[in-house]
Amino acid sequence: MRSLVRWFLVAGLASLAGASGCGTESASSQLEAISGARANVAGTKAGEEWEVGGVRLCWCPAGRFRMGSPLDEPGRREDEAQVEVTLSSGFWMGKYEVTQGQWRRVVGEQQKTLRVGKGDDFPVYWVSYDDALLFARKLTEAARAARRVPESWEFDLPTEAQWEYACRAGTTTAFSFGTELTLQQANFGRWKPGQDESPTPSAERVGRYPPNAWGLHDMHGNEFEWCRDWYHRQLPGGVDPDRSDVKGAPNRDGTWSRSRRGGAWTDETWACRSAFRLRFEPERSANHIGFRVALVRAIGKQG
Ligand SMILES: [Ca+2]
Repeated sequence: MRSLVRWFLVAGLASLAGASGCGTESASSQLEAISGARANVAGTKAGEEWEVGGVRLCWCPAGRFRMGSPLDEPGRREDEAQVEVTLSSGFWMGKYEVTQGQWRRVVGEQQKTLRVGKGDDFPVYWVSYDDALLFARKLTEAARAARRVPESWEFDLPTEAQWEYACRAGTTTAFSFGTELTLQQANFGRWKPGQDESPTPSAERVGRYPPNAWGLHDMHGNEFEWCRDWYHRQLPGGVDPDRSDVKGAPNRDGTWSRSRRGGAWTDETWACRSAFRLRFEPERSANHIGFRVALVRAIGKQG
């Protein structure tokens, strides 16, 4: 942990020297980068960018949206029945899926040996829900120790509502890019039953495809992304819906699943829609499931 804190401080100094690629940051924000926490952690406009602990973030402002898909959306499934959602607080969403390089720096070497889709700029996968939470917890500890964020904010997985809100970025279409998704906009459709292994399909480097309106890359495709919620067939509506502590109906074998979002390199377009939902048991991992973190207000904590 001490080495990670040191990394935070070094990264802050690099930012001041203009070496971190944050060319649009103001001088005051660069000073904040080495002096500790921002004066105000909350962002001011959608898509505003900030970097904490080597994780680039985009601001998602408080707002209201319709979660789920309309009845006439191609590929729609029954568990996408629409609900009205209000998010009373803005939050920072990871601009990219968490990468293998970030994982190594924050958590350590991956246990699974990767044959393809391998490299520091590739998304991490073969990680369970608990693995993803461990990454978020360690990032929070280091950010607080380096005084980059106060006790009142923490890294976590996004709720399904936060994830879909960020994915849509104000859109109501099946994809944040419109009614269709093309191979120039996302990494999907790479695997088909019985296909040969050349070229070998896999995840792509994060950020290779264009961002949505709020600056977020790969919300459609590349890796599926763990969400914080337990999976429920009915979408949660209302104000700040969070089902991270409330289990839904059990699976047929008696297990329970968390939710994952966004589709993956393995999927067809319909599974990459903004409203598409899939379940997965939290202790399992796969080659097409990764995650991104959100920096959110810590509930019930002082700071
Ligand atoms: Ca993704």
